[in-house]
Amino acid sequence: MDRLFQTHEIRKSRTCDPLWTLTTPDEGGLSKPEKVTVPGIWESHPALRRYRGRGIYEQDIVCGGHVRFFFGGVSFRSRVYLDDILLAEHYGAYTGFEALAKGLARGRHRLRVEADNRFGADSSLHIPNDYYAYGGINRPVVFEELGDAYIAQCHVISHHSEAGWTAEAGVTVRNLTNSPITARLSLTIGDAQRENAVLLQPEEEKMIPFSLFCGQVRSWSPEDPALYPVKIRMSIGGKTVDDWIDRTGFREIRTEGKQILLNGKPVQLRGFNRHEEYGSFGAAVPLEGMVQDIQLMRHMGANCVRTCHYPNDPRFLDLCDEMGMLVWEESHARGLSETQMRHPLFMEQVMQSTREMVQQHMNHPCIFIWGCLNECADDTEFGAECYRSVFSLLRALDQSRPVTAALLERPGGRVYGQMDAVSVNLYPQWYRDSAVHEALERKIREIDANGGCGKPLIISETGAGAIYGFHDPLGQAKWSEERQCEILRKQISTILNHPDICGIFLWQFADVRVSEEWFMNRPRTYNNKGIVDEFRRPKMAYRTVQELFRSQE
Ligand code: ADA
Repeated sequence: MDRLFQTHEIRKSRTCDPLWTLTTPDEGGLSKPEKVTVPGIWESHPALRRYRGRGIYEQDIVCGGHVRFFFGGVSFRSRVYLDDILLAEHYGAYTGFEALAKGLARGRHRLRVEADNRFGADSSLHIPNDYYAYGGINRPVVFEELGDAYIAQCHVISHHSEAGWTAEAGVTVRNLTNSPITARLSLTIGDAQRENAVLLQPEEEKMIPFSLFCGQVRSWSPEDPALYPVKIRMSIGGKTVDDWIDRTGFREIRTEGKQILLNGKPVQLRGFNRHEEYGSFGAAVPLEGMVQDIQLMRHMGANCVRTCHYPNDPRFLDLCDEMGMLVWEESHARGLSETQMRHPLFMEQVMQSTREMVQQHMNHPCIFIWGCLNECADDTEFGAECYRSVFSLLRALDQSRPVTAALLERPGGRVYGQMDAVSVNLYPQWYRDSAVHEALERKIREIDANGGCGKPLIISETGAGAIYGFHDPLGQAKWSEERQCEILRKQISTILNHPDICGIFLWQFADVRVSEEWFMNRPRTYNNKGIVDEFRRPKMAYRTVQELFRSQE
């Protein structure tokens, strides 16, 4: 399943079988096709640990009529064929996309997905970087049989007033025929219900607004993550032809002065940066691993997680909704210079990742802020204009959440005034020997003098490295677990006790694999700043973080 709950009772929706045939035609690939699992990345196969090339996944499926496929994530270029006919192409491993085949004869059809993780001139975001660009179908694939019209999307945002909660919804429906269709829509959220009629012209897609007064429902919060079902039914000529099931949580996020308010109360953010990677499963994190990660972060006293540096699996967001973990979700981009931002496809690819992230994830109450463009060139006019464009898109798609971006420590930032909360990555005592409070005060002065004064301030990254199992109690050499504890203690205690700072995200939750090209300053070709290693084995710092985070609860 691609979600943690049934998304349809009427629509015939199935998850593709887990075993597919994989062929890897490029140098370093398999000598013959083999059975592999989906979701999965091919680097899990012992012969494909460093394979960078194309992977062709094939599976026969039995279906007919209008068939919709939804791919949660294919890494990182993909082409989808049905019976050798190209249905869809997509760039980017971290957002889903659909492929539609209309008027299929009922029977067995050959589904073929070509994934390609070769770096190249057509890729501005998936580049050699401080995380690994895996290859494969890293998230679930579903296929559905549709009627003449179907419900394509539903967005729900909640607002609070003296009288209680109101849900504003937008239901998007699509006519798959070349004749007009009159349909009736019924939307239920909790106990509230509304109906609306819609006339769809041939091939038309239309968004129908709904406003439902839901009254004194339980609000969503980390302490009480109350969720309510969102159910839509569509009927044509009195016959129910389609449905859509999602969930929502009633909560409001806003900034006030230097604070972030959740349902009117200031929240202190204590969290982790978490890449989507788990041991040898890579980017195809199993659900059990997602649950364990949240349990470990909560056990250390965290209340939030940042999806560095790309949108996450909806099942992980579902878990955060259910377990009350606040999420900073960001679109895909990490550490790009102005030259890299001037790549001819950069803005198109960043805007696509941003649009797909918001359109696919905005119903998750756990997401409290949207981020983008981690440590890109905010210090040049060209780069600042890129930031302003992405902020504008985020605000156009969703007015209910603040926007931010995690910026570099170096001075010269030009976009502090364009964010709702200012975020900065600082590594005092690791990359530089500066004292934590000095690095902090220096950056705060620069932010205040350049448009960020009076805004909430988040330390979006801070941390230090340690190789799991390397100890140096006397010398406390860098990369020892002892030194990581010492540095984190200084960073966390200074940051969390600073009156001007409303949150901290440690870099990082778990060790992650990085590109081969980064091996020089990444022992094991891993980013070793995890509090746990890639197999979730706790380092000594686990107890240090737990002591300091829990002291703030
Ligand atoms: C940066 C970057 C992270 C990671 C980190 C580090 O802040 O945003 O992706 O590379 O540094 O480990 O140095």
